[in-house]
Amino acid sequence: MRAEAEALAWRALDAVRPPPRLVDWSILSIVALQIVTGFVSFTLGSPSGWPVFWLHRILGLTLVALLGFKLARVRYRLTRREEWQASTLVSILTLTAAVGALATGIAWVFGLDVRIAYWTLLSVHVGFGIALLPLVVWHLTSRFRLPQRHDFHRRRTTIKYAALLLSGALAYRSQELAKRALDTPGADRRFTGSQPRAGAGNASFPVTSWVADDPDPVDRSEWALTVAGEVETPRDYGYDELSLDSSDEALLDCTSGWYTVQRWRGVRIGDLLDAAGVDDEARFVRFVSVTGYRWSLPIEEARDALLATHVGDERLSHGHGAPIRLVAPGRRGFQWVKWIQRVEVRRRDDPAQWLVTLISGFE
Ligand SMILES: Nc1nc2c(c(=O)[nH]1)N[C@H]1C(S)=C(S)[C@@H](COP(=O)(O)O)O[C@H]1N2
Ligand SMILES: [Mo]
Repeated sequence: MRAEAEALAWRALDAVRPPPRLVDWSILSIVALQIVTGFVSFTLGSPSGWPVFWLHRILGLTLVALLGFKLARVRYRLTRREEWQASTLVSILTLTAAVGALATGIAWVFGLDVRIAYWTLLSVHVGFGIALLPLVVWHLTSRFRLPQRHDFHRRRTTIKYAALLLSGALAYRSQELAKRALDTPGADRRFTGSQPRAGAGNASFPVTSWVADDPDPVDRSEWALTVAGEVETPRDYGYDELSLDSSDEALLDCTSGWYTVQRWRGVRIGDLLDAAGVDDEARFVRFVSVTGYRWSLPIEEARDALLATHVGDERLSHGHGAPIRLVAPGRRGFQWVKWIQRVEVRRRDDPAQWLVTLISGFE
């Protein structure tokens, strides 16, 4: 009886799984795609970016099935001691990172909001994902097999892939429905996956650094805001010289997985630019922190944005970027530069900012 059931299970598996080499190559391609879509998703702050998040989730669930196929095939290499080789360790590490990334990703989508040490589940998910890249490459160097001609050219294979992707999409859909039915906290996540932090003012949302920025508190009486670059009259403003009468409600969405809606008050950047007189060739505005951390916005977008000194009617706390920070609606949190001391009007964009935000906190 047991043998029959097992034979049946294997036959069912064969009916749905693609040829082994294709499974391996698919896993590799999906991991690569996940790393790309994962990174791109970090840059998306407006709802039109939703397809990237969907693709990431559906591919992730498809990967669960592909890993299952793969494990069914190679499990004896892990369970039988006499099969162990040096490369087995790499395989186990790769598997751990993959399972870790998938488990944390799925738990996050379900709305589980626990912290592991200091990190949100989403940050742990990103960590596993980043670890997976070198591991997969390393794993590949010991197990590299090119796909063969006979792996392709089969209608059945195409159908199997279509079925796989479809079941990934269906699994994602059912997960969303289950979540809504169970009313888990994740039910009101944004399209980015971020969970709400309610309330107003400094204490209602976390203080976050992108990587390592952690400056000493900035003394308002010694601080000045410099407006310079492609302008007619560069100028320094003391804190008391700024007219802090513009305000906006705006949503801050951090890539570590939370968002908050606050009323921010401060200086309209367009007013600063008008006072300085912008040259015709100016295209971007760069915001530079006391730590060197910086980000640029296209000039038209920057004009509408705020440099905020207040949040929810309180003066910004040091952690939230006092004396002044950028409020950039529709941009992810890491672009909302804190502790700003320079506003530079420029002709060009600033690709180096990507690197600078990663290393600015290190000496
Ligand atoms: N100078 C500087 N600005 C920064 C950061 C940073 O590390 N350094 N972190 C960014 C990130 S990742 C986010 S989500 C927001 C967080 O703002 P908060 O700490 O007020 O919540 O600030 C952004 N501005
Ligand atoms: Mo963030």
